[in-house]
Amino acid sequence: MEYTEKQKTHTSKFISLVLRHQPDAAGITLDAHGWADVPKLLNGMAAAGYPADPALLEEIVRTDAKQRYAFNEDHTKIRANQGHSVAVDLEFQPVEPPEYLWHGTASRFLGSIMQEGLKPMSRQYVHLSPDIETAVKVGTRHGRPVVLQIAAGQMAKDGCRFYRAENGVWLTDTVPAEYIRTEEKQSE
Ligand code: HQG
Repeated sequence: MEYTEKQKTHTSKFISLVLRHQPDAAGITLDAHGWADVPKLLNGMAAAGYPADPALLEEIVRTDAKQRYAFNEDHTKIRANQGHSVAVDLEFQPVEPPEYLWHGTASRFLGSIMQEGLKPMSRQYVHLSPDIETAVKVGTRHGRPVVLQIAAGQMAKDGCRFYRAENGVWLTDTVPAEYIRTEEKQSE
């Protein structure tokens, strides 16, 4: 069966809400590592007005542009690769970051960020991008984008830990202002 992009996005947004923020919305729970049972998720989605068959779920996971979700080996469980506000342990191992990482944000947050550093806000970690282009996209979600250069290599030398989610997003607890450089990017 063919699914439209609109149908996939609509369903994916709900899955993202359930797997990252509000498992309750589909009447399910996540285990300690963030995994949801696939049949329970599909039942809960139908009950919540977001019906999806297993093929649609497979298609969303496979084609998601940001690779937001992952199945376990036998596809009986699914979880979000990053972005959680609920406390889950995704079993990340610390990895050596590149010298620089990037953070896209909105210009109106700059004053506060340069005062208090980057904070995870409602999520578990501060999210960093491996390249400027991705960071511009992330920033654009919030308003006029600004890209911050993060001295990740120096942070690591100073004892900060970095993790890389399966989809290439970099994560760290906080970024003190001293490691942040601004470089304004105008949206086209
Ligand atoms: C800002 C998307 C004021 C921070 C993306 C950001 C990403 C501060 C906002 C993922 C601050 C939080 C995460 C401070 C941080 N003062 N503002 N001290 N510290 N902020 O959405 O990084 O499409 O929670 O700059 O691809 O924008 O959802 O984080 O603007 O990987 O899959 O507070 O979400 O993926 O916003 O995005 P968010 P984010 P998805």
